[in-house]
Amino acid sequence: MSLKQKDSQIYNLIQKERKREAETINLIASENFASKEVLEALGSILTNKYAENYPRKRYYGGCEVVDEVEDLAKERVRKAFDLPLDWHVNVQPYSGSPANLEVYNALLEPADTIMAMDLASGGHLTHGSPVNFSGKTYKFVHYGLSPKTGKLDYMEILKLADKVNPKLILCGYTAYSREVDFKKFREIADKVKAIAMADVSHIAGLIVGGVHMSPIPFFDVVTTTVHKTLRGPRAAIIMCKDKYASAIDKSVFPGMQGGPHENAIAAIAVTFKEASMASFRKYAEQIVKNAKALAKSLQDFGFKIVSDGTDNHLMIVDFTNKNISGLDARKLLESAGIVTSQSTIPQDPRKPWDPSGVRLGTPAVTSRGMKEKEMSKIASWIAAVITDPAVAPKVKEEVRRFCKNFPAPGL
Ligand code: DSN
Repeated sequence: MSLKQKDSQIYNLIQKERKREAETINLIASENFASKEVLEALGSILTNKYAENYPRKRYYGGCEVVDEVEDLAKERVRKAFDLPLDWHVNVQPYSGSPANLEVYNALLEPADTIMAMDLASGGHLTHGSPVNFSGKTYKFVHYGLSPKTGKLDYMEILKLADKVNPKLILCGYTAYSREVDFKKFREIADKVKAIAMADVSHIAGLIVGGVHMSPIPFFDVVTTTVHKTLRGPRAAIIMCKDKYASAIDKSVFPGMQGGPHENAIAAIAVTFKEASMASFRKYAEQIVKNAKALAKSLQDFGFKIVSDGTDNHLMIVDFTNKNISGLDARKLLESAGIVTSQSTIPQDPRKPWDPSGVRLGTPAVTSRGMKEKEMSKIASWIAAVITDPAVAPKVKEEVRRFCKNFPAPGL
């Protein structure tokens, strides 16, 4: 008997979500479509197995197969990120938030100083937000973006580092649309003798696809989720120099987690096999081309884009010159079948729950095979709906028909 017969309530909800995903344009920068193969590994019987600790050192019997799964996942991560021999990989973190906390817990003492970007400028909850465990446990000092350019100001970051002498400098963003100069961050970290940590969750697929600089040659530790530009399962990995390996492994297990999710680890292995293919490189290139095309078309329609454009997969649309807030714009666009997330803009005059912008990203639409031409079409729908909310139902129907021509992987 299938799920449909045994639990029609959940089956029907999954079908409803499948329809929603198929019939709308997903511009949420952190979402994507996992392939059927990733989903198959994730939904496999590997979920049955307990395997606390690491391959060949488990606390349970019967781990010989999942040991092979975990070894293979690590090997594929190494290959995709071109990791030097003196780097280590841990594929057990359940997701990005635990991965970050596991690194802090491994390398720092409570109350140690960490420098990171604040959430409102494009950081993350686990980068020291006062409502998060990170902000409650460590002394975070935040840097932001230049009010003039909307970009990172490396001189200002250096000045701040000099002043506060952090033990760790964190670089990695959820809403920053420009290429990050990891080499400059390394120089800053060296000047103040700080550990250099990158959280590349958003841009990992661009790094693996060769269209964004990698932090690996310069940094000490790198975390990333696997489900954003990498198109994998909801999970994360930590990569670090060998000298931190033992502390990080202990921090993941038994420090913060119990049994690893071997089904998710198998799906990570599938993800990195897919990401090592030439077609993934093309995909990464197209994500960036699409983001640039979308930003340009929106600018042509009179929208302001933070930092005046994008180098990666995302952009922040600043609605301060339009008569609408980010939250209302998000809701209005959703009523027209275009799904986004609201976002603060640098030095936002409004509050984070109803900010001045929306964040748009192109990883998911690129997975559906959309190209620059389709980005112009999407920009014209956005402009039409923001200018005249009454057209939303008509646009929603057009979007539904349009989406039929671009089947999403895995749906
Ligand atoms: N909040 C997620 C994002 O959308 O960027 C990252 O955790």
